[in-house]
Amino acid sequence: MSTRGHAGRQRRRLTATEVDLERPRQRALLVGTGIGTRSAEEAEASLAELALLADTAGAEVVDAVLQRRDTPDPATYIGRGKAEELQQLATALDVDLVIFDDELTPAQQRNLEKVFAVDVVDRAALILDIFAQHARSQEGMVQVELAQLRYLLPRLRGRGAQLSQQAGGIGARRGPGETQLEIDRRRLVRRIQKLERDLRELAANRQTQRKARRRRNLPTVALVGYTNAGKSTLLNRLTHAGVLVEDRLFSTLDPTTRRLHLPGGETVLCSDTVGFVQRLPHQLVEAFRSTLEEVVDADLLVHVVDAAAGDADSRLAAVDTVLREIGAGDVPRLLVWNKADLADAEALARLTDAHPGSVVVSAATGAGLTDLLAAIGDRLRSLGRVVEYLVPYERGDVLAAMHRAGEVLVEVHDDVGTRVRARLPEAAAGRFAEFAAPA
Ligand SMILES: Nc1nc2c(ncn2[C@@H]2O[C@H](COP(=O)(O)OP(=O)(O)OP(=O)(O)O)[C@@H](O)[C@H]2O)c(=O)[nH]1
Ligand SMILES: [Mg+2]
Repeated sequence: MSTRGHAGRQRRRLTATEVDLERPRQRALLVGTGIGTRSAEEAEASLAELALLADTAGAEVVDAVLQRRDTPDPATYIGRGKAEELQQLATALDVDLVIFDDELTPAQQRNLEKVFAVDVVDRAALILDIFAQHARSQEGMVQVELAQLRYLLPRLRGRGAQLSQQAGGIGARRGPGETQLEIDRRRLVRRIQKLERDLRELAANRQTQRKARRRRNLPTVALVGYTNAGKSTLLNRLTHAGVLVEDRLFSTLDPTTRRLHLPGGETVLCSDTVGFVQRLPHQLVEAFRSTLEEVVDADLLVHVVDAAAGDADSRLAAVDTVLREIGAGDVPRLLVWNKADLADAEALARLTDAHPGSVVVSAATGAGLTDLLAAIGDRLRSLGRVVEYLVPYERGDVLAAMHRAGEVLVEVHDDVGTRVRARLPEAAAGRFAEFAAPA
C-alpha cells in the first residue's frame, strides 16, 4: 500500500492496459501458513489460488512459500525469525511485493513492511484490488471504493505521509473514476459516509427495478458459484446475454438479468452474479450487499461448480459460507457441475453420487443444457412462488390461510395492514391474488 522505495513508480492511476505497457509487472513473493486450513492439501490449494489472484491482479509470481504454523504471531504473523529469513529470499529474488495468504492485522502489516522493506499486502487487499480493476458500473465502483476505504481506515495510523501520494500497484489501486483519496482520517470517514449514502440511493433504484420485475410476476433464478466456475458462460449459452467471459477471477461484478424460456413453456428471469472465493473479504461482502440481494431474493439459486477443479468440495463449502453470510442460506438450490468436457468421468460420477439431484453440464459444448432447463422448471414448480401481499388487519382469516397453504417468509405490520412475503404453491398463489401488494 505504500510507495516507499518505489520512487520511479507511476503516481497516476493507470488503466489495466497502461499498466501492462508502461510498468513492468510487480514481482511478488507469496507467503502462506495454512492457518485455519484442515490439511496440507488445502493449504497448498489456497496458496495456488493466491497465485491465480496475484496473476489476475497483474503481478508476476516469482515464488510461493508455505510456512506451516498453527497460530499467528501477533507482531509479525509468521514470527520474526522466519520473516527475516524470507526477507533474504525476497531480496535475492528482487521482489517488489510480498503477498500473505491470510488477513494481516494493521500492526502485523506495518511490522512486516519494516522487515521486508517492500510493500506487504494480504489476500483481502489483493481481492479488493482485482475488484477495483474490474468495476465498471457506477454502483460497482461505489461498492468497491467503499470496501477499500473500510479496509484502509484501521490501517491509516502512522502511514499518512506515504498514503498521501497517489500510489500505483496492488493494494493501492483505486476504483475507476474515484477522486483523489484523502488520507486524513476525518475526511476518509466523511468519504465513507458519502459513499454509503450514494449506495443507499443506488440500492433504492435497484429495489425499484426488482419490484417492477416482481410485478411482471416472473420467477427469478440466480446463478451463483465460485469465481471462474462458468456462470457467465452458462447465462450466455442459455440466453445469448453477451456477458463478458474470461479465464480470470472476478470477471463479473454487476448482475445481468435475462429472460429464460423453459421447456415447460414458462419464462423465468435469470441473473448472473459476482463470483465467490475462499475468504472473500468481509468488507466486500458488506459493500456488495445490495447487489447480492438479487441472490437473497431469488426463487431458486443455480449453484454452478467447476467440476474439473480438483478442490470442488472446498469451493462448494466456500460458496455455502458466503451464501449464509448474506442471508441466502435458505434459498432453494440446484447444484450444477459445469465443465463436464474437462472433468474426468470418474470424478464426475463421484460428485453426482454424493449430491443427488445435481445436474452435469458443459456450458462450452452445450451438453446437458436441456436437462438443466428441465430441472430448473421442475424445481420451480415444486417450490411454488414467492409473492408479496398486503392483507388488511380485519382479514386475519386470510393470513391464517396463507400460513396453512405455504411458507410465510416475512410478516411486517404497518399502518395499512400486514405485509407478507410468502412462498405458496401456484394454485394457492392464485387464490390470494386479490391481496397481492401494490408495487
Ligand atoms: N472447457 C470449458 N470451459 C468453460 C466452460 N464453462 C466456462 N468455461 C471457461 O471458464 C472460464 C470462466 O468462465 P466465466 O463464464 O467467465 O466464469 P464466471 O463463473 O462467470 O467467472 P467470474 O465472473 O469471474 O466469477 C472461461 O475461460 C470460460 O470459457 C465449460 O463448460 N467447459
Ligand atoms: Mg462471470
